[in-house]
Amino acid sequence: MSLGEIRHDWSRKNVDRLFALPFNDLVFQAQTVHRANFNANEVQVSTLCSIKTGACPEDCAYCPQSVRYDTGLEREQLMAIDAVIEEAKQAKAAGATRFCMGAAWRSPKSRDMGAVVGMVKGVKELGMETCMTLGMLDQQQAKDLADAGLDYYNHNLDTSPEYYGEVITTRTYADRLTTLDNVRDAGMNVCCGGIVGMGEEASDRVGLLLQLANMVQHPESVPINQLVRVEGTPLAQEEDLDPFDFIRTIAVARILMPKSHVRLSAGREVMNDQTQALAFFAGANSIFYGEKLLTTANPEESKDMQLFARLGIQPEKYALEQNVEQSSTEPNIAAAVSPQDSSAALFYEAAN
Ligand code: SAM
Ligand code: DTB
Ligand code: SF4
Repeated sequence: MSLGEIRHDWSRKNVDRLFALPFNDLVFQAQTVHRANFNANEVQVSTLCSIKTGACPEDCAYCPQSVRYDTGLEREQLMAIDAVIEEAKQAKAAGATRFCMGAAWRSPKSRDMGAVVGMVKGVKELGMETCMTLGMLDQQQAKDLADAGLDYYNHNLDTSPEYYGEVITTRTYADRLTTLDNVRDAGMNVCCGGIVGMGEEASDRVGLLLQLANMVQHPESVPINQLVRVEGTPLAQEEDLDPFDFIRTIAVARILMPKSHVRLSAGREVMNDQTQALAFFAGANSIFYGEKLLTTANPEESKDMQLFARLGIQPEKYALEQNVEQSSTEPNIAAAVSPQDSSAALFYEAAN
């Protein structure tokens, strides 16, 4: 097999072999593929907004928003369109280029479609890329969102087909694949990944990545989440994941899907800077930025700015061509990591 080739016929043996490589060899290969396809010092920056929080009827064992688990989360109604647009403005001013709106739904109800379409239109008018994650979509709902201008739809496979039943019983793996087909057929970009650290075997991480990498078209965004253990959920007491196994998962995703953005997604709050830096080195080139994910904590914005500055990482400009117009005000995160006015300047000066 030649490194960096775009393939959709990966065998389990191929992927097993990648995971079995010595760590340095694997990460070196991943970085090589990464550099052939991306600027290795740029990271895409997305901000999440929970447009409808809690009281979800599904039973996803990791999720603080399921109505079945007592996690102390207060349920909230669907946000008003104006309030969502206001949050998007703030995210844009802070430097995010993509605004991801998430709802704790099994699937959207017809009565909610008007509001979510309004949110997509309003956020797009700000010049941001839009993403939504609302649960399962039928063909018509996917078409309605695509017509509204939605750029990305997030729907994760979460884990391997084999382990899936241990985590979720209220919707099947096949249901998820159908939604992903509907999203593709409607012409939207696909954001699809999973979660590690849910007590799965290493072979389940292989199984998840095989599913993603053998899709007819690779997802444009591949979020790799580390389980956020939330008190009250069935997975709250899961054991710590070895950080090197997390990095290996990122590296293998990078090698299998060379042109996709691989997102270092949930779980950064408990990762040290070194682990995050290693994830970027292994080919992760997207993050969620902002102090909250949907309902749980994410690193403070200033901490992320410092990390970018210390690593010489720049936030990526808009990934999609239709959004190339630049805003008149320079986003904060870009300003904060430029060598002129950040701690990086001291580093560059010291190095010269
Ligand atoms: N309700 C919709 C659905 O599940 O299709 C959309 C929102 S849901 C919160 C989006 C994704 O967030 C899930 O598929 C899962 O991968 C991720 N997620 C949820 N809770 C998580 C947790 N505690 N740790 C890591 N990832 C989580
Ligand atoms: C994804 O893969 N991760 C994000 C986003 N897609 C929607 C969600 C992470 C949620 C973590 C738990 C919470 O904050 O509720
Ligand atoms: Fe509901 Fe989504 Fe949470 Fe599952 S992951 S319980 S579908 S909000």
